[in-house]
Amino acid sequence: MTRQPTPEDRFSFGLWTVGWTGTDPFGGPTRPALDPWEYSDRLAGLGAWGISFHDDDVHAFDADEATKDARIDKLRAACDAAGLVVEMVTTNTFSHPVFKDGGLTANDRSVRRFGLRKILRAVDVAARLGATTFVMWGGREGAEYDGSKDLHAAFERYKEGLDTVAAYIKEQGHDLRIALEPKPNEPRGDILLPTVGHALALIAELEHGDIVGVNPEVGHEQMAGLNFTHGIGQALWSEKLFHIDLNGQRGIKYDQDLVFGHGDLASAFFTVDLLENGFPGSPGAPRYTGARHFDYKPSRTEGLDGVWESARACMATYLLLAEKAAAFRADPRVAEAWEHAGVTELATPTLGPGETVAALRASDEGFDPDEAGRRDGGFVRLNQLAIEHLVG
Ligand SMILES: [Mn+2]
Repeated sequence: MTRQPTPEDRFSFGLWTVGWTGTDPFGGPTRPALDPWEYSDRLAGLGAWGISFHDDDVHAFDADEATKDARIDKLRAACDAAGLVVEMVTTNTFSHPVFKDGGLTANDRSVRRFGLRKILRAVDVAARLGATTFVMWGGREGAEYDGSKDLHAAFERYKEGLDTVAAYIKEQGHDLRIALEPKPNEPRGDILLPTVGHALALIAELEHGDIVGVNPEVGHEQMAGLNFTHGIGQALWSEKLFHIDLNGQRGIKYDQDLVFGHGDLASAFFTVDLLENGFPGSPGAPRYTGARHFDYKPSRTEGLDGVWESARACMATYLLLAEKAAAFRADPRVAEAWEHAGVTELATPTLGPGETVAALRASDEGFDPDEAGRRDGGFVRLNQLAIEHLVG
């Protein structure tokens, strides 16, 4: 057993996670739907620091403006009373049939205009509640059939939509940054911005990309067979890791949204190690300072007891992995193994200070490629040390 989580751990949960009633494409709900403030109260009791929500998690899609505001205010009052922050807000532009072909990239222009209005309203809510991150998951931005979408126009409209929202945030003076959430597929056959790398490339083309980063989700990268830790590593290197969705996934299949660590545990270890301890050989490199945010689904087999147990499990697993990662970093055998493996050497620039290409080309340094090719990496021993800390 590990210690109880506290608000200092900055654990946060989407209301839609514990609030998922178990409805899937093959069956109806297996659990009752509670009011949003009931979920937030229970999360606070478990030691969470914050919550996040989609606009439609708190009120009906077609509620009138007064009802929307009243329910959001009631949730906010419950969070204040429980000592919870609302750290992130997002918009649902995927559930209602109007968004079946996307919100920002729907072929139908009137749908795109409606989608933007819905997103801008949620930006106002985020600012009013003091959230600092505004996540945008374009789950319906995509296609099943390549011939159904003019891809050039789709990226133009994606850029237009994001720049419109980012410019509005700046104009209003909100302390809010946008975080794009990549996913390869599901619900669309193929979704635009399928990976962290695709999202970073789009952000680089934006006019207001300075306040746009990414919100990578463990399972979304792993659904594509990709390395999640590498994804967040590149996002950190680009200073674009604005938020994170922690959960579990086992291999290339549908989006499982398991409890954090219940998928690829070794990958989860290195994710926590990077989040908590930074890059091993680059002490001055960017560090993640945002929420430890869980986006998972309590399995459909569970009742409400299992819902709270699964939320507790996400935090407990994270804390256990953080303890293991701290012990791994403090182990002198690891420092030795890093040295042997050259992990710390990679931070040394390949060229010397002010060295010209001509000087590089003229240098020989008595380098023996055959000898270098025989060097023992020691990477396996290093990984075994991690595994021994993890399961020992
Ligand atoms: Mn997911």
